Amino acid sequence: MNAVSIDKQSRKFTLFGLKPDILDERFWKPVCVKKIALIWPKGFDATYSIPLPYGYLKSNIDESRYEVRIFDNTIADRLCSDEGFKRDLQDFDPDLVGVSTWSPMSIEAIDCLKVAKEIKPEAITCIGGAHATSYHQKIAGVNGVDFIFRGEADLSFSVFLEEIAQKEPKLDRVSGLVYRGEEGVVANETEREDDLDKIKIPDYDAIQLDYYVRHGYRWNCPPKVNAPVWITRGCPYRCGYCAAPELNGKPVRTHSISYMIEWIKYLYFQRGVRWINIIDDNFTYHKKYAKEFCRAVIDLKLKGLRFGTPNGIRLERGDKELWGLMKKAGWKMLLVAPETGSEKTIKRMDKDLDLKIVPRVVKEIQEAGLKVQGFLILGYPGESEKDLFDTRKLILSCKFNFAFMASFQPLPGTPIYKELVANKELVDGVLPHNYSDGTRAYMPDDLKDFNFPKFILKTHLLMMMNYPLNMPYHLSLMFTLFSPRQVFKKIAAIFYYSLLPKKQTGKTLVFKPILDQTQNKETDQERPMLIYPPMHQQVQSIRGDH
Ligand code: B12
Ligand code: SF4
Repeated sequence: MNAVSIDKQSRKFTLFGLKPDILDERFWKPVCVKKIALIWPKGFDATYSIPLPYGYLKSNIDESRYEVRIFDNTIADRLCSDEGFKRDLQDFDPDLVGVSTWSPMSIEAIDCLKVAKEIKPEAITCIGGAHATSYHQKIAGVNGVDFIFRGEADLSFSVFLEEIAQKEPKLDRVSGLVYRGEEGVVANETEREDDLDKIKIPDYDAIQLDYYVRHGYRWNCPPKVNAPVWITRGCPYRCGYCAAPELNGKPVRTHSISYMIEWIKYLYFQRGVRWINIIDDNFTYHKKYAKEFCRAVIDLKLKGLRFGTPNGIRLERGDKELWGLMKKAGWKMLLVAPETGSEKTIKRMDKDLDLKIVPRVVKEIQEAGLKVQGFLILGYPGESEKDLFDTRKLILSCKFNFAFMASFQPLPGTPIYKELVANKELVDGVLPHNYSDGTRAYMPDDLKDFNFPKFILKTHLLMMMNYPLNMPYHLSLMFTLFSPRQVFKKIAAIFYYSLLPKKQTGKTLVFKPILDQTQNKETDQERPMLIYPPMHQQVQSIRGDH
């Protein structure tokens, strides 16, 4: 018997995951959750990503009331169709099943919830994370998913658990919750906590940080014991390709310095951490705060502690004093993100960055004794070869110590994604297939025959010739970033695809949601369509649908 339904008279909400026939006959029954299963779907890259959201969810609920178990299918390397996984989930017998997802693994994430419903139909299911947040309209209505969480849920998850235990739940109390109300889909406002110190630090044991580190988890740091921390949340900018402001809001909120110092001491003394990656979108946004943080860290005098800001910082959010303090506090390198050298593209990106300042600020940071790496996007909508050569020109004129040149990925829910869909340049539902294998789901018309791998390879070679003293750093960084096996594979791939660009094939996932459940006739319609031709041809075949 399904425990969750609605009262016909006071039809306030119902569950997306229920089929309509069941829906009409049942009455809401409070769900007293005791056991919570959090599934980390297969598809994340374990050398980059860790189930940090679950660390936060677990430490911020009343652990004496709930038993939380994390099913890490990325580590276990198993899909939700795996019999072992099903058995484990069945043995645990959860009352609530949650899943977190980015776009490439979102179909598998939803499948995890379907499997959970098959095993235990009365279990409540919910989904959160970057993809669920920016694409909630399309997920609402998919079989298997009862609730969607948009944005931060550290504190709202507890409120949700309390509410669903009530006879008359007040779901409007749950910030960011998406559910089906009387008149359709309700998406609650995302009210974010201003006082970040109310949020407890993530439970690093629950997410098996030590295991991850032993198996290669690190980002742009030597293989030291490392840990991610999240100090500031939010970003006031509006870059068209980015989903961050929707996830964490526009105002930049900060933890108090004293909170951060306790957190750092815990990681250093109790967990032996020697490299801290600050995963913020915009750590130096409040320059004064960033300086205070560095000064407090310097005062701690923790020998051998290093810091990284792997998502990069905005070039205009810093000055000589800050670069000097960061160097002293333990930074070795700063990542900056101009993303393009083309004036046309920077405008198209709504990046709100004056490209003219880039070489000067890079020099300033290098003069403070820090290496500088750059993030660049290649193949942004509207780009032609000229724009890519402008990007190369910028890379060379700045003398970056390293440059990451990534293919443009249209991320569902972002402004540029919506624009491409509206212009019929992209089919709504196209997902990035994989963030690590160089495949892409979109290509501007003018670049369909452009040899990207060759461009990247040549730019790296030119960088080394242009700045010979930096060559050892440039080459050795590959081994900092990746294991020797990965380095070999990447170099082989880039040479191979430079010579045979048409071989660079990949799959594109197309998510076909069904919004109205009455139309859901137990079909496979919402399952992914896999398309196999080379990426630059895919755009053609997809367009053919329109
Ligand atoms: C840190 C980070 C990274 C780190 C990863 C480190 C790690 N986490 O271990 C690094 C630097 C490696 C990285 C790399 C990349 N990243 Co990144 N990254 C981020 C960033 C800034 C924060 C993510 C994070 O961990 N936050 C902290 C956790 C705790 O927050 P959270 O996951 O959002 O979880 C909270 C809520 O969402 C919610 N929640 C989440 N799950 C669930 C589940 C349930 C059941 C519930 C109830 C609630 C809930 O509650 C949590 C607590 O509040 C986000 C932007 C952002 N502001 O979110 C981009 C972001 C996730 N990255 C993104 C991308 C695209 C990338 C790259 C492809 C960039 C590139 N071109 O190379 C690579 C991919 C690497 C790879 N091959 O996998 C995109 C993903 C978009 C998408 N829809 O998939 C984002 C959103 C940024 C963007 N451009 O829009 N990234
Ligand atoms: S790319 Fe960076 S600056 Fe731009 S909106 Fe995203 S987080 Fe903010």
